[in-house]
Amino acid sequence: MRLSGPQAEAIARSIFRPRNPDCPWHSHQLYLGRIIDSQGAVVDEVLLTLMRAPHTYTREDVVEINCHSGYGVLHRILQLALEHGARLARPGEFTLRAFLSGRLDLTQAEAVLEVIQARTAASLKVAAAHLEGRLGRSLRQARDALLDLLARVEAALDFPEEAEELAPEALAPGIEEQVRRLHDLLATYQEGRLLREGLLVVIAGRPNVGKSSLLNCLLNLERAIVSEIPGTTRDFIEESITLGGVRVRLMDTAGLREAQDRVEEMGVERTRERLAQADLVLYLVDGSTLLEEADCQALMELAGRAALTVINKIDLPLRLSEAQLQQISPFPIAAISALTGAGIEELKSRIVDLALGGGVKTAGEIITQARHYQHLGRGRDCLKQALALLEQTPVPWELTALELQEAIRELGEITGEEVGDAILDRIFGEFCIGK
Ligand SMILES: Nc1nc2c(ncn2[C@@H]2O[C@H](COP(=O)(O)OP(=O)(O)OP(=O)(O)O)[C@@H](O)[C@H]2O)c(=O)[nH]1
Ligand SMILES: [Mg+2]
Repeated sequence: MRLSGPQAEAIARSIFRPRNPDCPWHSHQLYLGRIIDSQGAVVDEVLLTLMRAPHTYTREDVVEINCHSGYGVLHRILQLALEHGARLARPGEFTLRAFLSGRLDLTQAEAVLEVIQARTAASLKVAAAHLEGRLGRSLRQARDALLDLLARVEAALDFPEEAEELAPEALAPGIEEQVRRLHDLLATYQEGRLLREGLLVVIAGRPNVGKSSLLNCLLNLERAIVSEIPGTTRDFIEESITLGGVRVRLMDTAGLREAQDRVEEMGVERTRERLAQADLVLYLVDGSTLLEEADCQALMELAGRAALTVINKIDLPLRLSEAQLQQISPFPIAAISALTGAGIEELKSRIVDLALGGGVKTAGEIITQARHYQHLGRGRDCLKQALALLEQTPVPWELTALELQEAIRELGEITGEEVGDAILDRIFGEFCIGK
């Protein structure tokens, strides 16, 4: 349990009895003792850490109490702290305070949640880099450079005699440099989003081609029911695995066909919805049978999407060749047996290749948040607009200054220099209490 604020120490000292009666109460030390209620009854034996401002997470006085973890104990100690004047933190309030006191910029505060939510080593690595503040630093450099450029334009506006000397050619390269920087960051988002949210891979195909068998095979687990009866799977089934450092959400679906009853019809409907959301589709066909009209139809409907056509059951005598399939499949083709596991390892690496161009590059700045992507995109557009204005004669300096200001504001929203309360509420509302 942790307390932050000017009363933290007083509240802690009124409920904690140190084992050493001459407790020195030095900052940044750990003390053994007991939590005592108002009747003097012992609640628990605990370790208490006192950390006085400013070298703390929130830059306020902070006390942390390590008690025995259990709902009853925690609840009782919390209640005692509240009785002595503490109040419950709001979600993310500790990190919000760290941000408001200037210890973290907004990208770092957001990274706290990213670290907590990271599920793979690769996403943790990117989150940790954000927590270190690399992204924030890079954006502040861009913002500072733009502020310098803006200052020159504004000086020219204030002193028209100098404006004559302000050549658009002298400003454009500086702006172009920042456009490139924002552009490079924007280009990392697809990868960043996949790292953060995981990749949704949907397995689709006609009934009985082995979709559920493939899901089980990739999971190494008998997760979905497999049977020789077409139409076995009716609802979709989702499970996660890690491939190439990325979390992959695998989804098995109901076979695509004219539904035989109302429930199957609902299943097929759901399959179509999931297909629309997929980052990658694995369209499965049964190599031991001939292609059907339904396969051609489904492959045509998927055209333009990221997909792989997968021939299954290659352990059986084949009636369908890769060459035949190539004529109708707009996608690359893989061949596997979900029964024997043949071709599965290769399929895994092709999934990663297709979705990410082979593994994730966790070096360099990567953006992972939709919020950052939007502000960067708008900032880049303003800068491009400013460049277009510089081409005009005479140059509309006032408008150019406005575009620069707007771009600077967009960058400030990411790092938190210029951010409204509503946005802060939304960001920190996602945290849990106590973070
Ligand atoms: N020989 C062979 N049989 C397979 C293979 N993959 C699946 N099967 C068999 O094909 C049948 C159908 O497999 P499922 O995994 O249930 O197929 P499905 O596509 O999920 O079928 P629905 O849920 O009905 O759409 C089962 O009898 C499996 O044992 C394979 O690679 N080789
Ligand atoms: Mg199935």
